[in-house]
Amino acid sequence: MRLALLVSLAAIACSPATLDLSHGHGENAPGLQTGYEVTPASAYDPAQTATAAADYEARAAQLVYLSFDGEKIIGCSNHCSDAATNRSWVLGETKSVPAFDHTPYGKDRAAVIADLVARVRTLYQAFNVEFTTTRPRSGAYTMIVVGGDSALMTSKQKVVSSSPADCGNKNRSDIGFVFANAFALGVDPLAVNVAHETGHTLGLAHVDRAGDVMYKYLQAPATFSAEALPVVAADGVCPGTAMQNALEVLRRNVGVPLLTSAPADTTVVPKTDFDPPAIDVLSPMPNTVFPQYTEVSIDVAVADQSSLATVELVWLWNGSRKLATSSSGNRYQFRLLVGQGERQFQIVARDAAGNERTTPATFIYFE
Ligand SMILES: [Ca+2]
Ligand SMILES: [Ca+2]
Ligand SMILES: [Zn+2]
Repeated sequence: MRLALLVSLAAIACSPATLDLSHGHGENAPGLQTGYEVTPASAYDPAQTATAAADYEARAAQLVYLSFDGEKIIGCSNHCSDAATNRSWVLGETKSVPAFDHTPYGKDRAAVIADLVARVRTLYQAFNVEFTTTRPRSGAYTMIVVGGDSALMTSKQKVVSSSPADCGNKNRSDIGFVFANAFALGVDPLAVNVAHETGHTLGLAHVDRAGDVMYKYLQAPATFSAEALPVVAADGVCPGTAMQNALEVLRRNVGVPLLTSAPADTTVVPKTDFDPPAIDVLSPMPNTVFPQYTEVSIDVAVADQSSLATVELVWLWNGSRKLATSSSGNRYQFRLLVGQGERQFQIVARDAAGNERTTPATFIYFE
């Protein structure tokens, strides 16, 4: 069943008052014959399969391909949604979505698209989601098809966009649609709409809060609110979800946020510095046992007589290197989601003169 809601665009000053647009809203995901899986807000998906568990920390960014040049979408059933093969149930039968008409947004197509993509990236900058305008050659990716109008929908309902609502982001290869040729409200609302539909494919429902990307009405500007907001139950939500904190949901559904670090200190370093930084792992203590599927915080103090260039965490489980999630003075904090079993990490710090120190491995356990 597809749920759609009619909404007004009264809050967008430049829109004709007669426009009656909505976000179409599918529900459920392919392969979920028994319905939604309930994901308690307090847990990191404890019901995931062993395969998914192995993927838990290694998980690469959720890739989102923004398609602007038109797509032939092959209709299929059972809530199919697969970007790699262009198969989707959202439009009903097989249909061709025309290319994005950029002309209402600006003369220079490349510039319009670049502006749009930059705005979408900004909205997702705190999350482990990457946007590309080139179709990936392999691997899982979500596709958001930008173009066409709501006549493509079987219902012929006037909607601005429509996507599967994928609770838990169980499907990393969804297809969402933004019918950008039907409305030309400016690049910013279009960016919010693309971000909104991407949000549905990542497991977000509508919220009843103006200014939020997942607000039930299309409005701009908008951001993802960092607080629990009431969801719009009538539009379809993941079971058991009365409130939705987009930051928590996206962190859970797309993995560890993109980690950032304080910019490297570019102070000129006297050539007299031949000593690597001193590193003190403050917590956790070696051999600490944590619950499985939890978020761990690794806190270190790093000092150097000149200046530091980089401080990194090496997660030996998969060999990944991560920059600090946050830092303050000489303290660095790394936060990451961890699955199950024994883990080891090292801290690598390099000063501006290129001297590097690596700590011995610290063992911790998740069981
Ligand atoms: Ca998905
Ligand atoms: Ca030094
Ligand atoms: Zn929506």
